[in-house]
Amino acid sequence: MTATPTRTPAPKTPKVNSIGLEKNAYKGGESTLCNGCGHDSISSRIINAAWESGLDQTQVVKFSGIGCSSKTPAYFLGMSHAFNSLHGRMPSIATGALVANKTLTGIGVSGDGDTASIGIGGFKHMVRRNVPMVYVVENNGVYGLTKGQFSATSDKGQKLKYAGVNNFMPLDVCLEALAANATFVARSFAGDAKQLEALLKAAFSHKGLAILDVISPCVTFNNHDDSTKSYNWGKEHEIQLHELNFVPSFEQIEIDEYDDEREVQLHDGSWLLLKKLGEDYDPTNKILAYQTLEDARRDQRLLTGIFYIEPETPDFNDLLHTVDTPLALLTQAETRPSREALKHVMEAL
Ligand SMILES: Cc1ncc(C[n+]2csc(CCOP(=O)(O)OP(=O)(O)O)c2C)c(N)n1
Ligand code: SF4
Ligand SMILES: [Mg+2]
Repeated sequence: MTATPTRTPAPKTPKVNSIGLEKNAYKGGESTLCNGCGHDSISSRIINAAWESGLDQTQVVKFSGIGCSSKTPAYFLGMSHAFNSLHGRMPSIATGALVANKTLTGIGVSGDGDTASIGIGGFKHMVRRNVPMVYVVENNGVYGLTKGQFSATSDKGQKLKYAGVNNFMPLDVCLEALAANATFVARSFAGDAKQLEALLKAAFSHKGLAILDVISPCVTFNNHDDSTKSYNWGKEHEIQLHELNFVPSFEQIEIDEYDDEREVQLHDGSWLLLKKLGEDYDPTNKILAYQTLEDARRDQRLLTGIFYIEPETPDFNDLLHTVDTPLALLTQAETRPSREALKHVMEAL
């Protein structure tokens, strides 16, 4: 009897990105969040977007405040720098760090409590300064970590088991960002992987602060069907402003003149392509952005996409005229004024 020859399968070539890394290299530690938490989906989207963009993790710094959302930087980009700060104080820490070393890519992750409640002051100032960073608000309309109190984005009239009834109007993170002169304002839903990844990639290419308000259901404290931050509400009420595609600067862009497509070139040469879905939406028109956000709020629609983008505004480091060498790398001698310079200053006083 002859033995049947067995065929050894050819070894699989691992799929690598433009800097030769497998996707696994972009993961972080094991998540300790509740099963099904929207925040975990957002971490997966960040891993995908960073891997596909060929982001050099060693040049990334992650920031967060306090909350379930603020724990998540531990679960992605395990080779990056990170600073888990105080509740609502992430913008101040991030602003300092990104001025001290302007060559780093900043990713901030915060919650609706961390940003819109305790942190709203720092948030507004970070926006008006256009600090170059991707800022993700993982918005579940509740303080998840401290067991389900109302936050500043909770729906008016909402009832929660332990918190009672919320009598206050919610803040809209995107409207707050627009009013503070944001240069990139978008909203997405943790359950919409394709759109969120395109937005994250575009945000990495934006020169300045990119605000992404992502509705991210808290399955433990705020996932009731009547909550505008629940999975069911999101799935039933999400309306995309446009279909989004991101084309990195190293890829050839093909635009069909007759297509219902609007394109915005980002500062690093990449493109954001916005395909018309219903109305033709111009994301460079700020008044239209206000109107659209206000209408969506009034009609209780979960409108997602990019509301406003202005790629040319100088970022915080440009406005400060910081020198080319990152401040953190300057020697003491380089930061000390010469006797002549000091004399000049003293004379001017
Ligand atoms: C100064 C201060 N006040 C209050 C707290 C308690 N606290 C911790 S997390 C949190 C709210 C977190 O909510 P959110 O930012 O929405 O994050 P989530 O847990 O929902 O992701 C609060 C009030 C704190 N840590 N520090
Ligand atoms: S309490 Fe809510 S926000 Fe926190 S991990 Fe659980 S599901 Fe997520
Ligand atoms: Mg929250």
